Parts: sequence; structure tokens; C-alpha cells
Amino acid sequence: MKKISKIISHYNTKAFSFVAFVIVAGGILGNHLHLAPQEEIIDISDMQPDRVVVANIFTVGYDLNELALQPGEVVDLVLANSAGTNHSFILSNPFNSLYQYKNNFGEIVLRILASEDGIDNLICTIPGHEGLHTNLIIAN
Ligand SMILES: [Cu+2]
Repeated sequence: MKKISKIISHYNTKAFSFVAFVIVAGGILGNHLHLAPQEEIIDISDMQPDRVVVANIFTVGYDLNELALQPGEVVDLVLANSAGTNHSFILSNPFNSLYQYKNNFGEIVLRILASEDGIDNLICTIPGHEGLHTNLIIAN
């Protein structure tokens, strides 16, 4: 009987440690998952773009439905004719990075670091700007 209770308490300790680990790890992971997608994991504001792409912006959207990127590539997407308008872009995948700034002409430039393979969505969060949506195809 003593032996059995020893075994049970041994396994309970293991089970307890495992549960404690799951709670702690889940807490850490959970906090990371709660980060808003636009929050940058890597600061890309000082990075030099590998490529510059120009999209022509108009009232309800722009002429860029798809953009292919290499994993690890940094692209500056210039929104031509965007001077004087406000936009607030985000990426759906929090593992890719986005930095929005204005160039010398007051046009919005979206610097994108494509870190993770797959399809990501670049969207403007301002109501009525749903047309400003690009599928990023990140692959070699
Ligand atoms: Cu917008």
C-alpha cells in the first residue's frame, strides 16, 4: 500500500510539473499571440529595401492585387498619388513585418519584410478602404 501511494505521488508530481509547464508555456505563447499583427517583431525602419514596387492608388483601391516576394526579401511598396490621404496598413501574418512611412513627396510607402513562406494579406484598416488589399505570395 505504501509502495502504491509512493508510485501515485511520484506520477502526481510528474503530472503536476507537466500541467505547470503547460500553464506557464501557454501563458507565454498566449501573450505573444495576443500581439496585434502590426506590431513588429523586427525593426525594419532602417533596413534598405531589396526592391521598390510602385502601386497606383485611386479612390476605391489600387492596381496591385498580388505581389510575389522571396522569403527574407525587403520590398518598399510606394503608393503613388497617396499624398494627402491617410492609410493604416497591417499584415495578417504577425511573423512578417510592416513599416509604414511617407517619402519626400508625402506619398505612403509600405516597407515589407517577408519572413515566412505562404500567403499573407496586406490590408488597410480604415473603413471604406477594403479595396486596398494585396495578397502577398511569399515563396522561393
Ligand atoms: Cu486606407
